[in-house]
Amino acid sequence: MKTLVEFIAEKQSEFPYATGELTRLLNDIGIAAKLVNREVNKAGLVDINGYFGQQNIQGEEQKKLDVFANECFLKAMKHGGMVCAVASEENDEIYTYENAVSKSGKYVVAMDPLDGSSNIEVNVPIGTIFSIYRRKSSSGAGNLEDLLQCGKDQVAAGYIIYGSSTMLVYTTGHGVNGFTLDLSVGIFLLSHPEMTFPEGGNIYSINEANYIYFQEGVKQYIKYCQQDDPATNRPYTTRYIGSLVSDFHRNLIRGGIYIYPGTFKNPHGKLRLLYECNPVAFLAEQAGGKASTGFERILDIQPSHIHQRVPFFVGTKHMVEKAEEFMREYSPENK
Ligand code: AMP
Ligand code: P6P
Repeated sequence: MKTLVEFIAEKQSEFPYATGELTRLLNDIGIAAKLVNREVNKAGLVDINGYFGQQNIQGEEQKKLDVFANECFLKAMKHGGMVCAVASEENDEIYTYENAVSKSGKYVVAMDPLDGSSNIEVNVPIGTIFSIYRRKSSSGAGNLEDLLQCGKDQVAAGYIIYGSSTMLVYTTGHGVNGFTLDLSVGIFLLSHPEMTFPEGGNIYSINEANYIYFQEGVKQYIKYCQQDDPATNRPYTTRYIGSLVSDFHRNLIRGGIYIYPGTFKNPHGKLRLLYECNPVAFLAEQAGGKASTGFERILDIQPSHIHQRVPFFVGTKHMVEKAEEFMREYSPENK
């Protein structure tokens, strides 16, 4: 089986003018993933589960593993000097490197270092999500404009899922490939080449505890999923892990839709555009799927701030399109 390092090098050779900086960055992310994986796997054994006592901008308790993962990826990306700025869920403001070599780095990264971390102590799979752009500024420390780019301009995006096995799944705009970590030798191996959503799809993932706060279009789509119609493979099955990377990964392999919609309480939903929705949307489209707010393509949205939230519908194309039909039909503007 091809290793991640071999695969990345092979892809670079398709770009004769490439300097190797993206290759180095992707490999450094792979190294950080292995270090985080080691700590995640022993989370139950050492006092790494405990709350760190600080809160991130989301007002969520930062668990030690969140902080460790954030520091791990920040250090790994400093190491190679290809990154001049980072937007992280764990940092209120953008993070810029002080070392000279990073100031000339040509990439910026948006990341959620440990998404779903509330699941750590209950042993539910969690994940890292990353998104890579070319900087827009010419030199010096990266700035906000470098990070507030439309998702359609991503150079690469991916996630690591720390589950029953640890996988790194990523795209650079030429398909989606998945690599499984062989713990016996500490190497990511190409286990899932050219990942695409399967034709069908009958899984819907949404936190129905919020049902009374959902817009009518979401409620009607949920009812559609629950109707008995064997011709369209309904009723669907509901699966909701509470960890975006895990729900998306399962839906990518089995077919399905993940929805975190806006509600009357939180019209923009919960998920962050820069480091959750954009990277997952890039992967979804590269795998033949679709990602929208229920109305607008995620990758077309011009971000306004680094922790901006947007409603998120992502997964099998025909399932997202059906949900969008209900959103349009029952939209207040349609009355
Ligand atoms: P670089 O000069 O190494 O930063 O690469 C320049 C551009 O070539 C990147 O922004 C990508 O669009 C493409 N490229 C370089 N290396 C790779 C790779 N390993 N995989 C996919 N695309 C690559
Ligand atoms: P809720 C984790 O906090 C996360 O950002 C996603 O990974 C997950 O899908 C969602 O929030 C879960 O949110 O409100 O359903 O618990």
